[in-house]
Amino acid sequence: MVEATKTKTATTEVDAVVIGAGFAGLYMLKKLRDDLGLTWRIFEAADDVGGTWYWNRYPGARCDSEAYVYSFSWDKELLQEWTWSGKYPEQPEILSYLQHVADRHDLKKDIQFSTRVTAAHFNDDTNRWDIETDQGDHVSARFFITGIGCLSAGQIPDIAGRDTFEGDSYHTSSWPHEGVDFAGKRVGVIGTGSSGVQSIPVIAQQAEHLTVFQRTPQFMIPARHHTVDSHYLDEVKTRYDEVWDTARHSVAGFPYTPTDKSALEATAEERQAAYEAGWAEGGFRFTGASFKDIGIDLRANATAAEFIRGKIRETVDDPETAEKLVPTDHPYGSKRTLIDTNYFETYNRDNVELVDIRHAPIQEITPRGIRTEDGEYELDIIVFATGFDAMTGSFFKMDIRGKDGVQLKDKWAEGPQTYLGLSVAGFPNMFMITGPGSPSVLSNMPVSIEQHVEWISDLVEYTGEHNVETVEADEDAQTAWVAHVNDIASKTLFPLANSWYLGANIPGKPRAFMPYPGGVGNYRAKCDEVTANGYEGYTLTPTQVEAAT
Ligand code: NA7
Repeated sequence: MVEATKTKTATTEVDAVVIGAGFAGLYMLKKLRDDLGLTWRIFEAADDVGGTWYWNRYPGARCDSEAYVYSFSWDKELLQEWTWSGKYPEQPEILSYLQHVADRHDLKKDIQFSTRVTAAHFNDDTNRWDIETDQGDHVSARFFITGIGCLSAGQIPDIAGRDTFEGDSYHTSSWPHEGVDFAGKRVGVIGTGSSGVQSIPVIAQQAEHLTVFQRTPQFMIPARHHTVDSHYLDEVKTRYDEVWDTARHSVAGFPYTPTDKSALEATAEERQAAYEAGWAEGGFRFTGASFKDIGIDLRANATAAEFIRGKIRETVDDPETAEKLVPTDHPYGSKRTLIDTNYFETYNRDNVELVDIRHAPIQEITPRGIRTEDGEYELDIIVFATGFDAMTGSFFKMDIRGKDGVQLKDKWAEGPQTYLGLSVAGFPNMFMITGPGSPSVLSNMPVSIEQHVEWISDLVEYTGEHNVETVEADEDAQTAWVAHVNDIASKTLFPLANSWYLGANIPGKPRAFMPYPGGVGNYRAKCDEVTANGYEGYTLTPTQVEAAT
């Protein structure tokens, strides 16, 4: 492992700097080092590999992608050797998987941990990136590649009195490694997105009393962990190539065969049967394998939404609590669909209380707890499950400047502008793994990460073979791509919700739909087409050869 160094060091010259040691950074390192034979520096803020799965250690943290496709497809031997415990992997299991990958491929020794990149400036004189870290590193690199995740800048809302609370408080995405003891404690959880919904049932079992502060009721589908067992996982191993092939050309990076049925053309009985089957199977298959128009047609969507509302009312004993939990202000799936285990059942416990802060907003955090318009709730622990400054927040934590010193922050002042979610005009030789404008968070991340790492690697190799010094997205191609992303988004129901996909969760953030909603299969085809057409939409500048004197 490369030790972080605090003293100012001389500038090191490498082919590429990569940020992050999650799924993206690990694979990028493997490609640069073992396949391309380049020189690199890779920086990671944490003291170990794992990315998202290093930080998000809150109780109940799990992945919503089925385990057997939440892994690297490129290590075929490991696909056969590794045994997942069940349907969805828990955080510790994914972390140990990534540690195993890093050990198996001897990656850790080449990663500089406990180091944050603070600045990355494109140098117009050298056509290289000058990169600095909080440990005093200075690196000059031809390529600057980010594997910083889409949900890594946690946000704690600026609630009045936040610092006056005398108990303990935590954000789900920076959870203490030693865990939190909730026994005998009065706990408040703010937020009912994935992190809140996964942690609430677990905290409820441990705490003396749990108060959930809910702003927006959410649609969710039960996980149904029991629907996948070791026999199923063994069977998958016999057809892994086909599984990955389907996932890579699918809508969301899962190995589901898309349905061509319309919810509106089905009879009420057929719809009910399809929804019941999806509900029994659980997870994203509820939508992925039921009807094709749920995400694009409000009337079709309403049939699924009403089905889920019925399930909530059936599950929650107290009708008043049930009504507070029933989502009515956005279409199903327009905010990230949540996958839960015993979430609604948790409200039948005597020690759990739901506070609707949409109708009685939080006024302040006091030394003793949280005060809403309805009164004060006394607490020993506050858990902020309040999400992230998604997709752009982690870029803005660094001072990134392209040609002529233009700041990325300024370039993206009205929302992220990218070509293919991989590149930014004016920022030559910078590549983003699952950047805004790519399928990213609307997909099973490892599938999208692998596609990006492989595409970037191919391009880097091409520059070497064709004497190309810089690769820069064209402004026109970028404008057209952003328009294309917006055009597809406008044909979906996504714009009808205040979601982090649009930046709506961060006060003052421009409202712009950030991920590419056209499906991973279509997106891959577009990227392949760009390559086949000689990197269409990019300007490739040849290496300047000094004239002999
Ligand atoms: P999310 O999905 O952004 O959820 C955050 C939750 O916190 C959500 O319920 C928000 O309500 C709530 N929130 C945010 N700010 C506030 C304030 N100021 N007051 C009250 N409530 C607030 O983050 P997660 O960590 O749960 O999940 C992120 C992703 O990680 C997830 O989708 C998966 O992809 C993995 P809102 O809905 O905005 O009204």
